Amino acid sequence: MTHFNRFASKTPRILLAGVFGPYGVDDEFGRAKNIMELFHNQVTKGQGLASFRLHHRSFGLYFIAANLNADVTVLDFPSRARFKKEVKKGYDIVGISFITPNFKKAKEMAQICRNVAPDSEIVLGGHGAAIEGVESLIDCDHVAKGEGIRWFREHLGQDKDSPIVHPTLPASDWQAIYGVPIPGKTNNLLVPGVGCVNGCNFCATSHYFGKTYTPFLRTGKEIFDTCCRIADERGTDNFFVMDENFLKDKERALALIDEMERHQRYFKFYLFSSAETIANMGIDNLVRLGVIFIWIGFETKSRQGNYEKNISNHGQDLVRQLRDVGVSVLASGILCLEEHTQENIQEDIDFMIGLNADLVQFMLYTPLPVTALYTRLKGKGLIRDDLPFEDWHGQQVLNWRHPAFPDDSAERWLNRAFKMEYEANFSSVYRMIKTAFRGYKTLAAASNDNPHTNARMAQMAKRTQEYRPMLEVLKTNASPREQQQASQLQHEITSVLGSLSMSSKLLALGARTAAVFWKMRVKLKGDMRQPRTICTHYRRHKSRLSPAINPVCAHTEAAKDIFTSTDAAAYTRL
Ligand code: B12
Ligand code: SF4
Repeated sequence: MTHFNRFASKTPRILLAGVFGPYGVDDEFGRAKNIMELFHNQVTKGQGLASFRLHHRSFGLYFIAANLNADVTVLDFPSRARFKKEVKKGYDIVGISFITPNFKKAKEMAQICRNVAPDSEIVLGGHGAAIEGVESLIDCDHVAKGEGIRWFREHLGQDKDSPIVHPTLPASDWQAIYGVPIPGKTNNLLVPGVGCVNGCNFCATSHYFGKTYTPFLRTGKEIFDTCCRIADERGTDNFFVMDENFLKDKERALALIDEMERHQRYFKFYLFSSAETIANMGIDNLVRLGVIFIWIGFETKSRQGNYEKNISNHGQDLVRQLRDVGVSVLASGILCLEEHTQENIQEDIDFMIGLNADLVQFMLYTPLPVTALYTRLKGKGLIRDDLPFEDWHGQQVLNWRHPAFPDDSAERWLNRAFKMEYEANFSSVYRMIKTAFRGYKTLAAASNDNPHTNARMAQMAKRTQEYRPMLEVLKTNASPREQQQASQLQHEITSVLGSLSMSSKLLALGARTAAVFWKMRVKLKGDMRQPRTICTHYRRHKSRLSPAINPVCAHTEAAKDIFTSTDAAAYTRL
């Protein structure tokens, strides 16, 4: 790798950009089935108007920006024209972050850069950098594979090992259900580290970081101090933790609990963790940690023995125990595994439905570059090299030849799975309110003089009360069966926590009105909402001793709304 000592004597000017929009539309560069949303794309997509709608930024870019001694501009969700305009300013380096299905967009951006700013150096990074031979497929100067902060520091001739500072960021910029904004501030983002040591054969994140874990925050105390700073700056104690397997480092998690309890500052966390780490941590510790949501990869019933993380765990019991103490569970499952056939795949769909989780993700078995699965299937000649990367997103077609799932049969099973899960278990918002209330009742029944347990119990009561107005929306908009369930739950909550307060009644009325408008909007113009362009500037510290943690300025630019319907609209029960 070239060391950019030329930057030792001047402040490097760097542009870091995510791929351009519009997203989730069928065009030369992308697919309608691949929208720029997490839940609406692959989790609640079958739930129509009740689907969770959130926009997440390209977080990796902000981490790099906040940790370099450089003037860095982060341009997130640009249009092609906006990117071109920015590149024309003549940056020393233009970094492009992309994932495999956005290969074509990254290629186009590199081309734009070469055309309008030939002196700028082009660096490619993010998971798309794992594509075999990407260096020659896209006209660029460098491909940074793996963790990007260290790579960039080294590239600029800066100390790659200096501590990593965590920028203050919202975990999402727009969040709504039924068009009703989710109450309160959006969650804070927390990225304690990247990668996972488990190395499940299909897992892109684990393999991309060499089946190792790179911590950004090494100790429980570092996490606690970071949380305090971010929570104070943003005014909320809720954290969405973007770490593939946070509980894997049990010692760090226990130390975080100690810090919270010692300071009586009780943060709440949304986590991703595998079943074996949850079992190792223990349910009580999850309550003490303040976990209110956990994403677990159950993957499949038939192959549980093959994923070590799931060997000794009974999925249904684990989900029940977690929901009993107020932890909402997102269970993730894989369809069209190698051993799946048209005859046995339903068994796995039933398994996922039977877990009775709050949310369920279904994904097609998708071998992505650098994973063990990709290497093996490539060796067998099964990878579909004829399929453009735009289609490698796991929500429509298989990117490998599965003898049992030709043509569009994989998509039909996927759609069926989402639909069945929704019909059997109702909307996720209903389930999550139920879980919060269930957790409150469990902790109240076990109530003792422990101030920490009582603090968690109070949080669950508060959460139930905050989300309760949504039951009024369900009572008028959901299917007749769900309306009945929502009424019953409202009744139960009233008997324990009292009637809706006047302010909650007003909120419920506002929510119902917002839902009416959203319903009309979806009917007339479709349910797509494009993320706004966000431009953020990080300036080099005057002292030159430490990098900037937070930007000097960030602004949102209006994106042109593209009115189309996502796949989900097809399921909508208007
Ligand atoms: C947030 C997220 C999203 C957001 C994207 C927001 C955005 N603005 O792009 C949403 C929810 C919209 C999303 C959607 C999708 N995503 Co996504 N997503 C993630 C997730 C959960 C977190 C990413 C993150 O912020 N990590 C934390 C940061 C710090 O790490 P990082 O992004 O890896 O960045 C580091 C390095 O990669 C590197 N780096 C990153 N960019 C750059 C750029 C340069 C120039 C350099 C030098 C380095 C560099 O440095 C960073 C710091 O170390 C990851 C899984 C994961 N845990 O990482 C999947 C993941 C990135 N997504 C993935 C996929 C496939 C998708 C979807 C296709 C959906 C799907 N079917 O799964 C869609 C595509 C949507 C679209 N139209 O583009 C895959 C990518 C696999 C691959 N090989 O390409 C991942 C890895 C999940 C997985 N395990 O399969 N996603
Ligand atoms: S446990 Fe989860 S994050 Fe870790 S390798 Fe397996 S699928 Fe990936």
